[in-house]
Amino acid sequence: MKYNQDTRIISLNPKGDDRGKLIAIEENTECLPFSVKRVYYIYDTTPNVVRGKHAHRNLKQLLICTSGSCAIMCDDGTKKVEYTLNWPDKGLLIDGLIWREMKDFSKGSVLMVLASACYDESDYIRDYGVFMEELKK
Ligand code: T46
Repeated sequence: MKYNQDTRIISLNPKGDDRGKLIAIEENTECLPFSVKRVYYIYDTTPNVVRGKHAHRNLKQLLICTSGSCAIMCDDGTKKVEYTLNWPDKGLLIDGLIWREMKDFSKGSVLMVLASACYDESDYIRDYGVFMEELKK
C-alpha cells in the first residue's frame, strides 16, 4: 500500500507545581512526530453530532481534547478502534489513510488538532467506498 496507516495514544508530559499544570509540545519529538503547519480546534459542538466521516491520504494529526471529552473512531479498513479522549495529557496520533469519526462530545469540550499540512480539500476522501478502493492501491 502506498499510504501510511498508524493510530496511537501518545502520553504528553504535564509540568506540575502548586499553581497547576502546563503541557508543552514541541514538533518532531516523541510527543509530536511531525512538523506542524496548522492548528485548529472544534468547540461548541451540537449534542449527539458525529463529525469527521472522512479519511486523509497523507495528513498526520495529533488530536487533544483539552477540555471535556469526546470519542474518536478510527477505521483502517480492516478494524475499527474507538479511542476516548478525556484528559489534556493524552493525544491521539492519526497518521495517513484512516477513516475517522468524532462523536460523544461533552458539553463545553474543546478538541484541538495539530496538523502536518495546511488545509487541502484534495487530501480528503469523504466517500467510504472510495476509501476502501484507495486501500487496495
Ligand atoms: C479531521 C477532523 C479530526 C477549513 O477551512 N480549514 C481547516 O483547517 C479545517 C480543518 C476545516 N475548514 C473548513 C472546511 C469546512 O467548511 O471548516 C469546515 C468544517 O470542516 P470539516 O467538516 O472537515 O470538519 P470535521 O470536524 O468533520 O473534520 C475536521 C478536519 O477537517 C479533519 O481534517 O481529521 O476534524
